[in-house]
Amino acid sequence: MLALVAALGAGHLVAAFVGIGASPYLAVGNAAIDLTPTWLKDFAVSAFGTNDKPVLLAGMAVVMVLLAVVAGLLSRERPWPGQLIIAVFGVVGCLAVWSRPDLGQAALIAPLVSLAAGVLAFRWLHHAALTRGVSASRRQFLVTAVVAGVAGLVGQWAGTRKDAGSSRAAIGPLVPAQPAPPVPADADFAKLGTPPFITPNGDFYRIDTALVVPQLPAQDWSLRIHGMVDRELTFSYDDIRRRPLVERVVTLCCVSNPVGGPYISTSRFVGVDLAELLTEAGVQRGAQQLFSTSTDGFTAGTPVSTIMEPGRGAMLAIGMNGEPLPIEHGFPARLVVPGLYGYVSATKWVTDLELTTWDAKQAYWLQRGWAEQGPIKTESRIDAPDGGVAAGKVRVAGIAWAQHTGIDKVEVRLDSGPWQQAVLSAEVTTDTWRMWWAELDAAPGPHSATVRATDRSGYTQTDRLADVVPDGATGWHTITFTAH
Ligand SMILES: Nc1nc2c(c(=O)[nH]1)N[C@H]1C(S)=C(S)[C@@H](COP(=O)(O)O)O[C@H]1N2
Ligand SMILES: [Mo]
Repeated sequence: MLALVAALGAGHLVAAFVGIGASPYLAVGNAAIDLTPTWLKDFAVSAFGTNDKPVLLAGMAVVMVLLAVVAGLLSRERPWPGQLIIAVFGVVGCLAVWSRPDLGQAALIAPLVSLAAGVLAFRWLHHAALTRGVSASRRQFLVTAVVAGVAGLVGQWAGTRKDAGSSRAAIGPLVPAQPAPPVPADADFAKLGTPPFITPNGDFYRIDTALVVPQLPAQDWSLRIHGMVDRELTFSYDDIRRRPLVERVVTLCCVSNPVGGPYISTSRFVGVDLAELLTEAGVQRGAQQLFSTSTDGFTAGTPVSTIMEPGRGAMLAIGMNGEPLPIEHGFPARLVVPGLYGYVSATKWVTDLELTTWDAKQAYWLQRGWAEQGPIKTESRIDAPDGGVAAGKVRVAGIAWAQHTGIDKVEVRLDSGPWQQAVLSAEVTTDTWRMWWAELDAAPGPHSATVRATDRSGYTQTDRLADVVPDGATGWHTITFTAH
């Protein structure tokens, strides 16, 4: 176990200098995320929500400790079983680092040092324990534990010290030349239990594959537009920032959001019009997808026809709610395309835009069994009541969304009673959620309430339950409560 700790500590320390993602522990975690089959990812999200990453790291630690203990027990007489297992760990670490799209060859030094440290520590400790007995070699054990622990901590400190926080703090206010109209006071029913219309940045849902949030200072960022274009363009942060900025209020939502789920939020995004940038580059005939890549190797494929639609409002965003993008939401820049799920459109930490065909390239989630096209499905959710209520007139409230189409009607029913029309909040844009409330007459006892929305195309939400894979959940949200 101590040899394992020594290996991980040494690797983490070296990774601080070649990119913390080269730390064998983190690289194996990242590789596990990339290799996770869709059903398992789905299970992890439904079981652990956005805590899936700490759960993964803890799970890895438990598995490694168990293997290390077994290796130790097998090595009571001879050192080779332990050395073999450490070597296997080392090879797995090297493969994981090697497979990372965002790490160069030099990053392999971290898992190699890790491997060497693990083998050496194991031999040293094993020799001491065999020749002098376990209790007499206590000093060696202690030295290894302390040195490995300090190496790991120093690596953690040095490797995460270079962060984008100071660059972000130096950006200053992002003032849109075209501000979005103010949100009217009756755009939400927060007093009745709905979320506030604009989600505070700290509460905005977060979904991504990044085990360590990418730290990309604005001065080191650039965006390249290439592929099927007339002229290749590269923009610096200042190039983007100096353009007339637009502000658009958009409700973003994740394809992994189950019926009634939390992965939906609304923000005032500030940035530049994406269709304008692409027009400057000159989109060539035959370009079907905008293949966007982030600094950590995530990719998304967005239909060019959607981005170029007049009035779609697709953006390269650099700000949220008057601030530069929070680092975990994509600082310095990300894409936002109203009406499309994030996995096909909302690339955070975006650095590369390639115009290409669907056949030429497959984006991250497409390779893992999710749909090529990801328009957001019309859905609704009940937020209140949450638990027990007084019998009589019971207020129910929630949200409904049909981005880029608009919500026209929300209906609620008590148990299997008749549908009752809900009161809708003011519509801010068709790209944002709409809040609703209604009053149901509930006698004392247990009840259920169900909601369904109708969008402006005339479509009423189907009650057919569909899983989130491959292109988003469907079904009516039902809650249960007791009236006293
Ligand atoms: N670089 C990167 N961008 C990404 C992702 C990712 O894993 N990596 N996930 C996408 C998904 S699935 C969604 S739903 C949105 C979520 O954006 P948010 O975290 O700002 O809410 O980001 C998208 N952009
Ligand atoms: Mo997502």
